[in-house]
Amino acid sequence: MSDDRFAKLFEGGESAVIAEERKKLVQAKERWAEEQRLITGAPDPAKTRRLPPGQELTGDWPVLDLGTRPLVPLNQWELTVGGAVERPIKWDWETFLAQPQADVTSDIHCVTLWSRYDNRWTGVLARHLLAVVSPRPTAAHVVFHGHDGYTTNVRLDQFAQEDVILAHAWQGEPIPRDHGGPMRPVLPQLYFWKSAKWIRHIAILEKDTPGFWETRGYHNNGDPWKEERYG
Ligand SMILES: Nc1nc2c(c(=O)[nH]1)N[C@H]1C(S)=C(S)[C@@H](COP(=O)(O)O)O[C@H]1N2
Ligand SMILES: [Mo]
Repeated sequence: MSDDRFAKLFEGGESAVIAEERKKLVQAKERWAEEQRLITGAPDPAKTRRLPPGQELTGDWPVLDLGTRPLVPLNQWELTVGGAVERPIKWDWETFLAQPQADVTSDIHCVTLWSRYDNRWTGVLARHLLAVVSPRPTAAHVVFHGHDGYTTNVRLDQFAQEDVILAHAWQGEPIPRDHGGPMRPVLPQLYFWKSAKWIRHIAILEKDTPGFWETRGYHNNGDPWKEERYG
């Protein structure tokens, strides 16, 4: 997506100053990706260590996004899932909470080199959602759409991992707005940019459709164990 088209998604919502700041941030990250600055370790696809190559452990939880943090009131919250599925859905908050609830404890690995262990997420498993919507046999890809215009893509088999959860709580408390509350999918086996915040729509697709960072130099797959940061 061109910068102009991306800027349009925010029209009316913010000042030119913030838009300009975001543009600079995006350009800096694009340059960073080009330079492959953060490639630091050897791949460890066998996961012999808990900490993926090049990562550093942190106890905090940094906030990273495009600078717009949408406020989504629960009574206006809505999740749609559509595309190559037999039964598209539109869930309001009550319907979402009425689905079977699960807890998943997993590690966060961010492409900007930090990892955070033992995050307990509560919500609806991706596997349950997929059972509800029933992807068609031709479905192979997924794109998450955030309220801030952010998108990110994964393969359907990556979304269908047993540790993938549509989370509304972290460590037993509602996910803070800065971190994507009221709901974000968490895909712990991929770098954290794949775990989109404030999502409103999940598109199940036949064709791969690279998202915001994936079209700006980030790796299409994003496996921390293979150090798929950029490329
Ligand atoms: N909607 C949305 N989701 C997003 C982003 C974003 O800009 N918008 N940034 C991604 C990136 S690059 C990262 S590293 C993580 C950061 O999540 P955190 O702020 O909770 O640490 O969110 C990802 N999800
Ligand atoms: Mo990121």
